[in-house]
This record gives sequence, structure tokens and C-alpha cells, in this order.
Amino acid sequence: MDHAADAQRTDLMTLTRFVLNEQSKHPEARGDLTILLSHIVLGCKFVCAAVNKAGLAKLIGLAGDTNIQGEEQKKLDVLSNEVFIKALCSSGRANVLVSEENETEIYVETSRRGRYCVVFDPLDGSSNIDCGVSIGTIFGIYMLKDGKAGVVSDVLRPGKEMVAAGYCLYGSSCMLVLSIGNGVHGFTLDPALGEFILTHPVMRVPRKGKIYSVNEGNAKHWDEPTKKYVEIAKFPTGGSVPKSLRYIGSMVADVHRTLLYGGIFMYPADKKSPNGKLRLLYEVFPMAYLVEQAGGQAFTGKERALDVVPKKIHERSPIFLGSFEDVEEIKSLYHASGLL
Ligand code: AHM
Ligand code: MG
Repeated sequence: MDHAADAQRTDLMTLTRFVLNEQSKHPEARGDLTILLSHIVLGCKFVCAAVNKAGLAKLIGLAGDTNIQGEEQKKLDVLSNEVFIKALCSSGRANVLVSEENETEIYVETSRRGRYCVVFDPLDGSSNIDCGVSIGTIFGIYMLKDGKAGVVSDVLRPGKEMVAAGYCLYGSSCMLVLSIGNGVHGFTLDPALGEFILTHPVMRVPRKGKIYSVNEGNAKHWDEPTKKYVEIAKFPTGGSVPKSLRYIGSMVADVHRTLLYGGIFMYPADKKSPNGKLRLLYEVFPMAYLVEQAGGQAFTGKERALDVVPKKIHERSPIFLGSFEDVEEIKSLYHASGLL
């Protein structure tokens, strides 16, 4: 019998145990991040279960619809948002919250306030729910700057100031990918145990990839560097092989594939949407943080994505992220175009 493999099978590294181990390396840590993350994990497990039975439970439908009992039905994204907000508030470790679903930031009541600010998209890619395509939750965490009462400037900060970021992918299996500033680690939900188990330690994005991922239907409106990049991807010169196109239209799934297989994911600016589509705080920043932690790069078309200072909580930004060399290529096209 292979004793090493057997020992690994029975010595399960759960996400909570992993975070506790990492935090114990910092003598000043009080366990707050572990508690906060375990509440985010609870939200992810709830959403995972709801996504899996969405059709059965008739959770699909427009918010405001009524079901046959005359009760108001909640759309999955509305339900997910409520679950995350309640879990975060009751953790006692959160302070300012920003959700894609809420117009304004949320301040946790005084008696339950903690040191962390959480920005999140509870159910990203929700237009894909009805056809069974993978969707996900994205989150980023900042530590309060000072004092106990959080203010909006505690979240209007560049992504490089985040202390942790992650996403949960509700796909063929449910996976939570996390960085607390120590590389990127992937955990898969074991449905029998109800626990996220470390299955992908130290994820590194390949240095160069063979895939580009973009909504090409917007090509007509792209700027020159983006057009040129995609042109080269399809019609390379010098005997190179063309790249493959993969675009799910669900950011978590597209970024997850990029982390594992390499390549570039982009949602560029275009003439219709000069700031692109994706939101800086809870889509671009957490993914840029993870990609950099995995050895890749994230660029807005002007600068390193994690350097951008947001002015509004729902601000958008163009994004190019993925394999180091692929992002380097688009950066040099922007430089050459004189647009920088
Ligand atoms: P959402 O927050 O409304 O779900 O929109 C975000 C999604 C991302 O998951 C995805 O990358 C992008 O929108 C796809 O947009 P498009 O349909 O324009 O290609
Ligand atoms: Mg979204």
C-alpha cells in the first residue's frame, strides 16, 4: 500500500484548517480572517446547493414573480445576495460591505462590527443560470484603515491593498479559489462532507497560453490594440499556430480556465462602453489579485489593474488578464499605439 497517498487521503486539509495554519504564521493574527472566511464559505455552500436545485425548487424566475402559493419568488441572485449579507453581518468581523446587487454600500450595525470590509458579486454571470452554464461568486477583502466605524474610503482603495480575494465556481464541481496573499489555492467541495478540501495547492498560471477569451461580437467597437491582438491571435505570422478561442461569458468560469490552462481573458473598452463592462471593486480587483498571486498579470489598457484607485463603488474598468507573456503582448501593443 502507498502509505504517503493513504495518509493524504485521510488527512483532509479543509479550507478552515488551511487558513488557520496560514494565519498562525502571523503572531498578531486574532483569527478574525478565519472566522470571516468561514462565513463566506457558508454563503458559497448555500448558493451552490441553491444553484444545483434551481430548476427543481423553481428558484429561477424574475424577482417579484409570484409562485402558485402566491408567495413572492426570489431570483437566485437576489437570494444569494441576502445570504451573503446576512452571513457577513452575523460573522461579527465585517464592517463596510459592497455588493453588486446593492446601489449603496452597507454599514454593519455597531454591535456586530469587525475589522474587515468585503466587496462581492454574489452571483456573477446570472444571465447564464437558465441554461445551466457555470456561474460564480467573487469577493475581495480589505482591512479597515483605522478606527471602528468604516467609511466609504475604506473600500475606495486600489486592489493591491486587498488582504484576500477569491471566487467560488458553481460548475461541474463546486470550487473555491482563494488567496490570502500567499499564492493561490483551490478547494473543492466534497458534497458528502460539506467541506471544501484543498485539491489545487499553489496554482500557477502558465507563463504563456494558447487561448484568447473575449466577446468578439463587440469587435466592431474595439480600439486598435485590441483589434490587433485578436488579429495576431487568429492569423499569426512567422509560422506560429493560431490561438484557440474560448468564451463562456461567465467571468468566474473564464478566469478559472485561464488560471488552469493559461492564455488571456479580456473585457476591453470599446466605443459603446469606454470603461468596459466589468466592475472594478468586485470583479476586476479580486480576479487581478488572484492572477498576480498566481504569477500572471492584469492590465486595464492603461495601467496595472491593481493600481487603479476607484472613485465610485460600482465603477467599471477594461481588463486584460492571464498568462504573463500574453498580457505583456497586449501591453506592448498599447505602448506602440501611442494610446498610453
Ligand atoms: P453580470 O455581473 O451582470 O452577471 O455580468 C458580468 C458578466 C461576466 O461574468 C462576464 O465576463 C461578462 O458579464 C460577459 O459579458 P458579455 O455578455 O457582454 O460578453
Ligand atoms: Mg457580475
